[in-house]
Amino acid sequence: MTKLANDFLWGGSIAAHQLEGAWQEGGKGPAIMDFATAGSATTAREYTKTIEAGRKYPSHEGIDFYHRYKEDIQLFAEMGFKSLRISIDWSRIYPNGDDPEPNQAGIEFYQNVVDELLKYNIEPIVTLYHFELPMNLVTQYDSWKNRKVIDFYLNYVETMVKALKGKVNYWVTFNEMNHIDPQTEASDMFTYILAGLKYSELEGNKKEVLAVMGYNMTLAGVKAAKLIRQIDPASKVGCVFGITPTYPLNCDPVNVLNAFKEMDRDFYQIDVMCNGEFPKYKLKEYADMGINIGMTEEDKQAFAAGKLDYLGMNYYMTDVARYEGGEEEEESLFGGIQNPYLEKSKWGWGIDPIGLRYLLNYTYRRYGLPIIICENGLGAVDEIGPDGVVHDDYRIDFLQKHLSELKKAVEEDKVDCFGYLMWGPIDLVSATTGEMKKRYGFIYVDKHDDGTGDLSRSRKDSFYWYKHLIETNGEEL
Ligand code: BGP
Repeated sequence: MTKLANDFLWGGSIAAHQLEGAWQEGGKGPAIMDFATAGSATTAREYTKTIEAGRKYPSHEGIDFYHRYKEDIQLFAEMGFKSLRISIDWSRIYPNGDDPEPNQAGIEFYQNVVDELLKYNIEPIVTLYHFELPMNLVTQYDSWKNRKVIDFYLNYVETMVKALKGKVNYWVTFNEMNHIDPQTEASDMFTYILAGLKYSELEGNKKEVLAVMGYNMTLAGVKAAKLIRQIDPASKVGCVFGITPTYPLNCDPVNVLNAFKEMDRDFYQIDVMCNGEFPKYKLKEYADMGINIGMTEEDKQAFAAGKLDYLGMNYYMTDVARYEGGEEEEESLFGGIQNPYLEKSKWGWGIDPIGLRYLLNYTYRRYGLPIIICENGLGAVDEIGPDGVVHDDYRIDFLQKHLSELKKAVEEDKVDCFGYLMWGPIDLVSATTGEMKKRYGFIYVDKHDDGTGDLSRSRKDSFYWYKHLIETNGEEL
């Protein structure tokens, strides 16, 4: 029987803007998430234009990984991590995005982080864009609307791939670019975290702007794939997509087709990157919406030349497609409706372990490329017990159930899945809400939304559970 490979990449995934802090140190420039305030259960996150001092802006301090990365990596090593996915903050390398020369201190920081990982034989997987766009590229160039930003991005990619050549085997060009799509009713949040612009404030034909930004990111992704392989032919290039499988409400064929189309929206960029051409159904959709994407012959060649080596998938939940007559139904995060068969997390995310097996099968059968799960986890409120320890059996239960389904996908369904990176192995700032209260980690960080806490790290129960799981290569799942 197929088993999880002996070199299966067990580990975790983090993103610079959610944990580094040190937002004005080491020559870093202001990036879009430095302008996003903290939200709470009752207040939504705001995306401001001015940076004020204070802890209103969670990315300013994060969990201070910038100064504590050695301690944190040591804890990951203690758990036996085989891999850690990090992101590089573009604004540490080119503070304004368009600077003529890179910032050496920024490059050195990431070289040090990667060296520290290699010291423990932890395979670095490096994301080049995880919501960390230098703000200057928004204010001076209109963000991804402008093709010049593609060139700035490629210049930055070239700098980092040369700086880390021979040390990094797995590159990720973008995180979750699929959340920008003109077919969906875009929220300010997704437009902002990906491009530094609010949907409600977009000028002109909003849908067209989204289509152009999604297109330009896709083009940047394929051009980066080619460039990375030119610089370091031994490395592998992937792109990470945040996929929410969409179920139909029932077997009414109208609903089934509707759900299929809804789900497909998350995949058109993967189609480009795996098939080497922009899919006809998407171009037709644009044409029907009166959107001219401006595809050139040169773009077509770039699509053909920038295919991926592997696919990264972030999986948190599934969704149910909206249907005629269901307008009053409670909305889920991605615009669908809530699934009555599933339990929900405190933040309303439907918990669906089988959805992970479904996603792995669906994607592998569609593309046949190796897949790595790059994010999965449970955001929960953790309480410290009287003994000073967080007893997070609910997190263990969530991960155990999801990993059992992953294992079935590999062992029974023969999906080529080569790793599992749990999201937020150390507590960090939530991307969608800006809260610290929404914790994912195996490692507790003493930091709270009111600004209190000494940033000390401690092991939760799940820390020991994951350590044992890695030691035994998931045999007991
Ligand atoms: C993904 C992002 C991550 C992460 C995760 C969990 O979409 O790639 O950056 O934050 O979602 O979301 P949240 O932190 O809002 O709970």
